[in-house]
Amino acid sequence: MNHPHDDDAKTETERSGPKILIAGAGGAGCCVASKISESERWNGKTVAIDTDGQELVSKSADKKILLDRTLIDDLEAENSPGKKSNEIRRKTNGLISGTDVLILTSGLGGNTGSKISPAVAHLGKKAGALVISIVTLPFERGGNKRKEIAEEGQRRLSKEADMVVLLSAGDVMERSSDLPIEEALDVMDEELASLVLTLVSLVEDFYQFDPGFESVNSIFGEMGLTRAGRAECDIETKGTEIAEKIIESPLLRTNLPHTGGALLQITSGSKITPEKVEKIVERISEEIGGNGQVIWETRIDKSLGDVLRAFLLAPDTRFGMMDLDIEVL
Ligand SMILES: Nc1nc2c(ncn2[C@@H]2O[C@H](COP(=O)(O)OP(=O)(O)OP(=O)(O)O)[C@@H](O)[C@H]2O)c(=O)[nH]1
Ligand SMILES: [Mg+2]
Repeated sequence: MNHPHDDDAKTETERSGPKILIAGAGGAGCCVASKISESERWNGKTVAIDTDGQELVSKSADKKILLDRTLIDDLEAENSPGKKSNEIRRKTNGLISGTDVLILTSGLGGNTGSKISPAVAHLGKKAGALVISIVTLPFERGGNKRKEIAEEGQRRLSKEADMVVLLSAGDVMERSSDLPIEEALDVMDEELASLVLTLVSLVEDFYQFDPGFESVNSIFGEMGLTRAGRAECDIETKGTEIAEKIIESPLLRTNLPHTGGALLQITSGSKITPEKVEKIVERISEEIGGNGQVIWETRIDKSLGDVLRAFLLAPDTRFGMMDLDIEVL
């Protein structure tokens, strides 16, 4: 099933989409939520949740929620985040209710983001929202403790959220690895904010295609643990070459044949030919193999000029996080 879809003729007001809430939990999550809140690409609501008041003060968000650190120990002691998440619900003051899609971001490995995110995802599900979490795995030489916390966080998150987009922090930083750490982290926050907003645009586009929300729920609700890939090239690049770039994206961290299908978004400054789209989809489908399906859409963003950007989401049916070569020493 393909969903070819150009939205260049639509104005912002015509694009009345689902009610999306973007929440960041923990230091990294709040940095990303803050970048999104300041971005011209986003005019919806953001929430920043942390246990560190000083960190929170410097962030931009429509709502900032400061939680007591003891809550984290309580959440950890509980097998299900159900009971203690009531306290978070009280503090979010009904913000989550009425949300169609909750997008939750955090850096796994720290205490706050890894332990609060599953509880927030739980609240989102209880409120009837589609819950998509986009998280990074730790990159620093912080010992096995961070890895353990990240693994447990990912395990709990996978139970609560409909879809968990798993990225390696090191891979997100690939473009800024030569910069001083503060600058590199800032670039990483920008990159993550951009990935989250790309994900949002994908959800919105599928919603436009089917405002009844059923296909959005059925597509995104069944993704589970998901890898993301991306490619950027000149619009004149051949379709097969674009596909190769996507397949080789360091963000993917897995071979496409092991995925159960893919969602593909192609954004370009001007219209690309159906033949080119066909070539890209054909090559990716070939890589996925017989059972996989590539659901795709195209969009125009005139600010891109001669640039073409591709974004791929692929459910990871084979690998768990344990199989990833995470750089934690
Ligand atoms: N995007 C981004 N990720 C970061 C940053 N600093 C660290 N990280 C990553 O995010 C993970 C979690 O770090 P934090 O978000 O600071 O931790 P936290 O959730 O606030 O947890 P505690 O501070 O331990 O309570 C780290 O292990 C890193 O992999 C940052 O400035 N931006
Ligand atoms: Mg922190």
